[in-house]
Amino acid sequence: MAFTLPPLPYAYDALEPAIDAETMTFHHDKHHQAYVDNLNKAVDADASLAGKSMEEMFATMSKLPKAVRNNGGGHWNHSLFWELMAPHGQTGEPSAELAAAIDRDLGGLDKFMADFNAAGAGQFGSGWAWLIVQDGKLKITSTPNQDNPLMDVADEKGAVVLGADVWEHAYYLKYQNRRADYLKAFWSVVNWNKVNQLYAAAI
Ligand code: MN3
Repeated sequence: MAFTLPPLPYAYDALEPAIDAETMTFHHDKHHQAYVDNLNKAVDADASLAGKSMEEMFATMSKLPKAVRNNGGGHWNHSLFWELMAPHGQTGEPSAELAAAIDRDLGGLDKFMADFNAAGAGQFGSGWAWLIVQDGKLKITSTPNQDNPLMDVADEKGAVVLGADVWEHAYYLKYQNRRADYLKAFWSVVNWNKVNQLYAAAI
């Protein structure tokens, strides 16, 4: 069963002004589609991968072809990323449980947001900033390329609660080299309803 591009769960311009419609169109229709197409090619070329879920492949990623790592990560990360954002008025807010965990593990919401942005801004080249649950606690981390914290190759492993794409293709049309400005704007569209759901499932 081939992997497919999930439809964007809102209109291309729904996240403006934080993320512009042109960026969303290229990012979803071209970049994510390419990860899906190349993942299917890589999986088709290796009979041992037939029928495996992305999560199963992530657990043994160090032994799999690089094309599966790059494009499988690309597909999974982006599928989640679209859901981690929502139009204004539909973003919700951190649940009491999540807010308490952020206070306990990350020094409060303001410090969490600043540290998450620093992780994203400090990721050299392309990659992702993440909020994960590791051993029952929240932790901020980042990964290069299309790696993610579910992969056996990740330095910090855990269940993903939030992620931000810091590849230039995620922001360059609007923000050019200003990755920090993009990350600052990202918070205005974070879908806390989804983040709350992932946190509840992770603990
Ligand atoms: Mn991307």
